[in-house]
Amino acid sequence: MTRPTDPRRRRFLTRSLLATSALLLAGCDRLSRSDAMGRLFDAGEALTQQAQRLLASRESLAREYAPEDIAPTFRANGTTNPQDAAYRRLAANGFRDWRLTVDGLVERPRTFSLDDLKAMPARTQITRHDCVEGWSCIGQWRGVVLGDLLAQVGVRDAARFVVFHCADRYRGGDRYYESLDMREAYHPQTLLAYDLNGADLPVANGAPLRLRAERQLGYKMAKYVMRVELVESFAHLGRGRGGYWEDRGYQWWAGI
Ligand SMILES: Nc1nc2c(c(=O)[nH]1)N[C@H]1C(S)=C(S)[C@@H](COP(=O)(O)O)O[C@H]1N2
Ligand SMILES: [Mo]
Repeated sequence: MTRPTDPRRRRFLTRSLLATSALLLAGCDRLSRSDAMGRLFDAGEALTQQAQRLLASRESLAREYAPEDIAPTFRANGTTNPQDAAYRRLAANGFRDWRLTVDGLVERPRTFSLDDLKAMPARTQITRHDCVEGWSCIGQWRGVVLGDLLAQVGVRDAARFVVFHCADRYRGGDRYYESLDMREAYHPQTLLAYDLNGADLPVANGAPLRLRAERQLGYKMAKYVMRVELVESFAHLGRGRGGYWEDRGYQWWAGI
């Protein structure tokens, strides 16, 4: 007799759950083509999202800290003041004209203003940022859960990675970009953050929007995010390794 606590049984259950949510996804896809089934589609989508959350939350969470652990100033690294003309115009106007584009392998590509993002449910978390250069810093981030944003645009089955296109060219060279796989993208602590330590995200730390993927090293956490693109492969981007630093020899998988 296999007891429910047996790891093999747990693995089997996880696989069954995954298969069920895949079936739900496939089913919803078909239902969405009929208007009469619209409401059922919405319910199915919410259910699928919940199933994904359930699965994701079984995975490890990055440690969260107490308010007294927050560093007085959050250190800035890499680009700290993008020189690109378009970005400077947006910054000069307090990012009122800034829009985030979400496109690629999605059902409903669209743009979001900062107010659109702030109107969505927010998550706040106090976490430690670890840079490969050998420093760490604890800060409080607030933003929209990336999984919620993805649910709004509807991710197509073919999507395997989420790419973050940034406004800056590192030291005036190539444009900064990063990517996550879908599992990391749907992790409950993966945010697009617009607030650091209770105030608007400063320009030095990626205003108006930056990625927080708390189980990853600092270079994955794209600042100055302008566009989120769902892709099947990142071979056509940059030098094909999935990120600015990956193109220069860093590991694509930067899990801590
Ligand atoms: N767009 C962009 N994102 C970026 C970088 C950058 O130069 N440009 N540097 C990365 C690195 S190496 C680190 S450690 C963190 C630094 O974030 P911080 O400035 O908030 O400390 O941002 C990451 N994201
Ligand atoms: Mo870094």
